[in-house]
Amino acid sequence: MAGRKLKIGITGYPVYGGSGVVATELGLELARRGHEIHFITYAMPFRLSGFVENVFYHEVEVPIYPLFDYPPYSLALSVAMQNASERHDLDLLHVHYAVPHATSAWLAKELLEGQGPKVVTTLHGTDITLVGRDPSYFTVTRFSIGKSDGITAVSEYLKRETIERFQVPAERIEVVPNFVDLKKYRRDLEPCHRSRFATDDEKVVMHVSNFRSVKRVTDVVRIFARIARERPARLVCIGDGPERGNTQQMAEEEGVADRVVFLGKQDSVAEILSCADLFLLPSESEAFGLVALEAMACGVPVVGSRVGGLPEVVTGAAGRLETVGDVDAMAAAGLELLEDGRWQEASDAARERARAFDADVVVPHYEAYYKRILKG
Ligand code: GMT
Repeated sequence: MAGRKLKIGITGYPVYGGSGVVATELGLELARRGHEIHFITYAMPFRLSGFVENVFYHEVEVPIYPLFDYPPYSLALSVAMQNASERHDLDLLHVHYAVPHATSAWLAKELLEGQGPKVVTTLHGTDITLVGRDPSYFTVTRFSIGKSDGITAVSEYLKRETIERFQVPAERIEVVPNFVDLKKYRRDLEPCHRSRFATDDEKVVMHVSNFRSVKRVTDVVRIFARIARERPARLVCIGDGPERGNTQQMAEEEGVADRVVFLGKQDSVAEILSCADLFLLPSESEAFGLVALEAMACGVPVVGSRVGGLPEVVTGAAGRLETVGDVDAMAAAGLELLEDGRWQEASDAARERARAFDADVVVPHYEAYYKRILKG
């Protein structure tokens, strides 16, 4: 946005997860564009390291007390937002993931008695499709989303879900897709780790997630096992979570345990993704599928489920989407994409498709939206 630089408070989950990645990368991109960014989170965002000009960090301290089985994080966050807003005269609070961040932001505004910043809430997925729908959270989530000055959703799919499930008027939701830095996520990254995972004649299949059941990581192994029966291949899994044990067991059951490596949580996903030949994302539900976009930016074709926002991201020759749970169809699609005569075209198409979501395209969309919200 040419003209006035903004002071923006950003809140998201600072640990691993797509919404946290988007919150952090957006803050860093905005800071690069000269805005003053204040991260208000309970821990240092995991992709934030080293000194970055225009970036400030406010840790939300959540005191524990013997009475609290559940320390009230949302209240401590509201007060941290109030303090940062007052001390730094913030123009905007941009919260990522509605539960409970939209509620904390609304309360912070109340504490500031109308003198506070405008609030923009970005909806990411399970805050609408799973957690926000839970009867324990539904009414407060709907209320808080409605009280936000601006609402964005990461896909058209998520916008539709929000309208349907939370009765938010369509005109109140702006779709701003997730983005990727094409300079950081690309094919020719050095050092290349490929030889660590596979020999020259083996294909490298990859999966990255938080290993929650919604990701269907056991399907990843089942798809891979079918691919590995037809051609030499290795599976590299990145991330960790509750389904990791079941996934390892599935690798044993499918007889491919010696061809699967679990790297656990990794900070430098780009350098690992850039040596993959195929990316698998067979999720049950996916509002956007940021990691599929990151893989595509690295020239890696994607095979996944035709669900949620994934069909908005993986289009044309960039990959193939099949019915959730149809591991045979996904394996067949993967084998086709890996064929020597086809792979390069798919890889080029994946990179080309990712260009539509380059940070330089999407971040100005957020800036323009902020401007509209601030004008009221
Ligand atoms: O529930 C999750 O999978 C985690 C969640 C998050 O907050 O990290 O992911 C959601 O947000 C991502 C970033 O916008 C999207 O790319 C994911 O598709 C979305 N996950 C789901 O909808 C399941």
